[in-house]
Amino acid sequence: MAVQRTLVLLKPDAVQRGLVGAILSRFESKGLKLLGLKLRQFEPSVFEAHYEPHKSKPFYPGLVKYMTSAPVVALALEGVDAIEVVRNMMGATNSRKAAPGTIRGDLGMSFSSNLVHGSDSPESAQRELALFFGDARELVNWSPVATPWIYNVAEELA
Ligand code: IDP
Ligand code: MG
Repeated sequence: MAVQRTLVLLKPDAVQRGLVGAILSRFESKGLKLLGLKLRQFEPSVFEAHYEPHKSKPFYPGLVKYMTSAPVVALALEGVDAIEVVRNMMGATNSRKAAPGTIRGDLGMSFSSNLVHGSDSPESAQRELALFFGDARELVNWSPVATPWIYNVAEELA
């Protein structure tokens, strides 16, 4: 159990389909703390770096093209075990196979245009947060009044 930060991207299909509010609402309602939020149509170099671990895969060029085809919304979220919590909320990569109740399972039909990205490890989160929120001042440290109602503070945040 550890307080973690993670990078979430609401991909171009989420923005184009008007699902930004619906998806953001899930993370907010879950109890994840919003530290950063930006809407931008990023240049290819950002996604070339972001998806560098997939560089050798055949889908890499198409992936970079898709991610730059419209704006994305970048979120920095924080919470206990936030990386795994977000990954579980996203569902399987192929939206057609993603479980009902997950973002991809409830809102999507595509393998590649699958609405949302979430960091898959603490190392990825650190690398990806630096890419999309390079200036530390873009992440806001604040104290949600609901924290003691979201967590058992003595057990989970000590
Ligand atoms: P993830 O987003 O569930 O972590 P990854 O395997 O890290 O999935 O792949 C990154 C992204 O690349 C996926 O979300 C999807 O948009 C795209 N992608 C992954 N595999 C394929 C593929 O086989 N064909 C086309 N696009 C793919
Ligand atoms: Mg991934």
